[in-house]
Amino acid sequence: MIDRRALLAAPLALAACERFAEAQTPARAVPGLKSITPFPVGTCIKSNQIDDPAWVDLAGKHVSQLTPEWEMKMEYILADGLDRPRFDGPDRIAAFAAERGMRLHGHTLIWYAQGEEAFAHLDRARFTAAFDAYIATVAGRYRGKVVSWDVVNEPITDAGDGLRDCHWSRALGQDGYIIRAFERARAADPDAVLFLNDYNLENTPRKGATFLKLVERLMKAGAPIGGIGSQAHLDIEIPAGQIRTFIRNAASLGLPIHISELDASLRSDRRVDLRSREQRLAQQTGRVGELVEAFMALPASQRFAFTVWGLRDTDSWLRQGERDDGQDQPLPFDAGGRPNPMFDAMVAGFTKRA
Ligand code: 9MR
Repeated sequence: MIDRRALLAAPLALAACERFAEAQTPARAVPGLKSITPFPVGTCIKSNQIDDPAWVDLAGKHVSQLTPEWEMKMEYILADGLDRPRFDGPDRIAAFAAERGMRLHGHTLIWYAQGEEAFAHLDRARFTAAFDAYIATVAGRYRGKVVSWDVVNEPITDAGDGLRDCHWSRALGQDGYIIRAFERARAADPDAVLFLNDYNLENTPRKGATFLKLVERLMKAGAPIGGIGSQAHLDIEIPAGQIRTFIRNAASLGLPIHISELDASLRSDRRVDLRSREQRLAQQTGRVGELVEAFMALPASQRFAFTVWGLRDTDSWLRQGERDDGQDQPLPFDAGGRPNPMFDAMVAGFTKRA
């Protein structure tokens, strides 16, 4: 007699087996990204990832540059207040980078989103002194350890119609706080390449244009800006060609370019979206391929580095807490460190002959 319970359990057992088999599938042999590019390939890092051997192996194989994901930010360094800066996390990351022979990119000194509380009680003179002291202390501590800094992060409004109004700009002026930050960073670390960094520069052409106008103003004002950081949190819906146009316009200013935080979410804000996952993956790999090819087309002296904002999908900020839909695939590797279609698109772009 057929055991009904066994019959019902069979499909479940099969599904579990498939999941198990998938989890056990070894990663297919792929080249290390850093070994196929003539410029550094980077990822972001949180110090606890140093304790994850799978992450350390993957990073060791593919990247030659690291950006602290949050421990070099004011929110971390000033968590205990202005007078008690905290450096355990970023020091650990800096030591790891040095040990592994990887370059370290500092992120970030001045950001509209941070420091408001720590600086709130200060009158104008003290505010300015604390601003200068913060940059001197942090950029000074990592002098010779970082190769570069995101000196000012995300200065342009989301609409792209101008500069953000924030606690820094209210105290020191709209271009004023930015110029001052670059000058103080240069004084603290004469050798670091100093970047202005922002997002949606490819996604929102108006924002890209406003950002580049700011870069031009900074250069004219004699601010020691040394590079353009384009985060590249890509919107996979943007028309083909838009990414290439932004990268070309940016390159016309002559500065090195850092693709500083690449990820490409498959998620859509459309309320009804009937496209298959395959269709979305095709859009994603198309846009990532365009970005890689546009970067490859730059003169060698303008290719500073190409950084992804995490290696495995599950490392991504897009897969944390409430944001996590359990399915998004915004990064080159899956949870088990196996290459995603995005990885193949990167390799194809990096190895394509001009
Ligand atoms: O990925 C970062 C996340 O872990 C942090 O909680 C968050 C706030 O510090 O910042 C995220 O990284 C951002 C980066 O610093 C600047 N550009 C946008 C990134 C994604 O939000």
